[in-house]
Amino acid sequence: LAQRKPTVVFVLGGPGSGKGTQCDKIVQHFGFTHISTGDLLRDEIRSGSENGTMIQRMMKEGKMVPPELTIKLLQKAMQECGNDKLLIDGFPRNEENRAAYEAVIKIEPKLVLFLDCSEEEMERRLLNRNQGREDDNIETIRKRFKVFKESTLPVIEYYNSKGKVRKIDAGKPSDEVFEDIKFFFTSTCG
Ligand code: UP5
Ligand code: MG
Repeated sequence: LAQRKPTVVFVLGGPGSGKGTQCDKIVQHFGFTHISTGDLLRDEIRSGSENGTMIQRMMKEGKMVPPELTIKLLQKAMQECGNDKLLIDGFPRNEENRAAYEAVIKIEPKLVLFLDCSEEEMERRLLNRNQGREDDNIETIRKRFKVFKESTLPVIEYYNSKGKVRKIDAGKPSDEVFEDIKFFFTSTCG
């Protein structure tokens, strides 16, 4: 995988900041492949694998799934995808996951997009989403916000100190958010 030297972009931001929504647009415009670790974990639950029940329990509580598992699913998805432009959505969201990524996958991200949005707005979006996600209830949403602040913001800070973070105001309508993203992509990954 590392020999292919793919361009890797991490997309981070709180729950409901619009990571999935903006990744879809980046895929259409810039030919990236979208890999969401949350989606990979939900697929794992649906497949009825032996880890499925544990993953389901963790997600329902807004807790982080053990990094070994997430890294394995991510590595497989990155290997199987034939594309050399990869958008990784919702990962790494804590230091443990970042360390596992650096040890196992070892491909430095070119860019880290940080979708910055107020909790008030993210809460409104998640409660309106209505797609039957077991973690879209107010109790779990609050836990997800807490994990984001305590565990993910330090990861974003780490990449910021390496000059990789592009912070986007994600509280705007999604087409306007994408205009800002386009600006960074055209100059870096266009
Ligand atoms: N919407 C989007 N953009 C909008 C805009 N600009 N204006 C108005 N509305 C907007 O968007 C959410 C909703 O908002 C949608 O209805 C959308 O139409 C609307 P979406 O694009 O889905 O936001 P996103 O940031 O992707 O929100 P998501 O809920 O997916 O974020 P999470 O980070 O919480 O979810 P994820 O699936 O990544 O992770 C879920 C759980 O999996 C975690 O809590 C954790 O338990 C586990 N997990 C791990 O353990 N490890 C991992 O590496 C990843 C996940
Ligand atoms: Mg998502």
